[in-house]
Amino acid sequence: MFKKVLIANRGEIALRVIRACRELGLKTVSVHSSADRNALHVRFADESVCIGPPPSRQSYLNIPAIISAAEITGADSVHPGYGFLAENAEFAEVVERCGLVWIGPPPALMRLMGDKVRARAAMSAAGVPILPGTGVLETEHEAFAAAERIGYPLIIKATAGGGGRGMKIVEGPERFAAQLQAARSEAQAAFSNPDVYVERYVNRPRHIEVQVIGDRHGQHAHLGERECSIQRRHQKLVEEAPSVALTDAARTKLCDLAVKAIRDIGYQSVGTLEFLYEPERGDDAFYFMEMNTRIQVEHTVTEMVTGLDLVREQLLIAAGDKLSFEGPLKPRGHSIEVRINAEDPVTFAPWPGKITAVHIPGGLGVRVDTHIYSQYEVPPHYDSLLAKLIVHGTDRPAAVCRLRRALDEFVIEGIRSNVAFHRRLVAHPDFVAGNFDTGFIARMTAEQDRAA
Ligand code: MV4
Repeated sequence: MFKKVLIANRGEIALRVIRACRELGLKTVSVHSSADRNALHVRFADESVCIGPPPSRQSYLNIPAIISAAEITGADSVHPGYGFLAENAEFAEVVERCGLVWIGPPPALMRLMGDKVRARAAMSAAGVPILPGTGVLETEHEAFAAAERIGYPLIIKATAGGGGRGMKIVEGPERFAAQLQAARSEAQAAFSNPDVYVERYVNRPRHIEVQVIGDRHGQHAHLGERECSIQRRHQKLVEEAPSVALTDAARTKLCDLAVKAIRDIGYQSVGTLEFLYEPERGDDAFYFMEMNTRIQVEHTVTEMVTGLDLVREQLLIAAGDKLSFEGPLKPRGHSIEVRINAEDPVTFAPWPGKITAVHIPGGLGVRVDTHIYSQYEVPPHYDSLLAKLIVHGTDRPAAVCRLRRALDEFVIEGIRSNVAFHRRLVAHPDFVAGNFDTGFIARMTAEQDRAA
């Protein structure tokens, strides 16, 4: 077993990983930019190394600086958290080449899933449904031939994209050629790779994802699904487990497919298969979208309903242990997470600055994963996530009541946050009824704009 873990991240996820390490008796090394000198991940870790100035490029994305920090401190393993370098196959390879343990999946599988066209092909070969679509488009002629076969609307996606970046919806043939050109140059600018492909476009789908896990001994399992349809501009705001949209039969089918898929590719570590769900086409109209090869922000709701510590599992798998459980886990009750961001509750503009006072909610069935404290200064250089409020209840109505209660207790003063936005959201009749899709926030904010 490795003994000293370097955590290549910041914020709440760095704390989350440090906590799991401490419970396993592992030493921890954190890294920080000069903007994060007073951050909790610096104080919680056994030691910390400053790896550069505030901009991420020069600190949390600075591979040589992070590897040097591991060498200086004698760390023998690296946990990347989420975001930053978590899905960077090159970083994972460098870590392994330096003789450190990479706490994540094999780099080759990270590379496979980072290429959305190859990922689609691999999943399709494993029997997972995908939307009708193409490989990398070589010519305009090929694109129009595909449109003929698939029909409009279509969506253009970047092969190197993901998470919603660089997509274009094509309503008809009139603008298709121009949109292809624009998508190619945007993909080149954003990902240094101009390759694009198209798929049939699904209007207002639900986003449902399956948490999967595999060890280094060929054992694979799923840990149920998460409902993540409540998003704004591809940023998830609310996640829950289980999804109200699935019948038991559909859930079993989807989760079993996910396990078969990761067994086929030989996946190791925790991961997530993201699906688009189109309920109008029936119970089993789900299509593979992307696979995330990291621990995700919303892993917590899965932990609340399964009782499993996913970061502990990740660490133990990397150390060569077998999965800590056998057979499918039976989820218990219902869990909902809301992301508390430092942003204007109306315009959603980021709102860094000094927090003058905080009150964190508590009580039965309430969990808050956060790095904030009273007098903490939220730096302007990183994402605006301040805290994750996670509740658990015996069923969804109980979880919703508990969430409302906990949101009422949450106090963050000195900066703007979206706590008030979440209070409105969880009071919305369609949220309470579980009646929503990926267009929910857009419709809700339009409703409010009309009322104002
Ligand atoms: C789609 C789609 C509709 N049809 N693909 C957004 C994130 C990225 N992973 C893929 N995304 C989408 N892909 C097809 N063929 C709609 C979206 C999409 C979306 C997906 C999940 C959650 C929120 C979303 C918001 C807008 C668009």
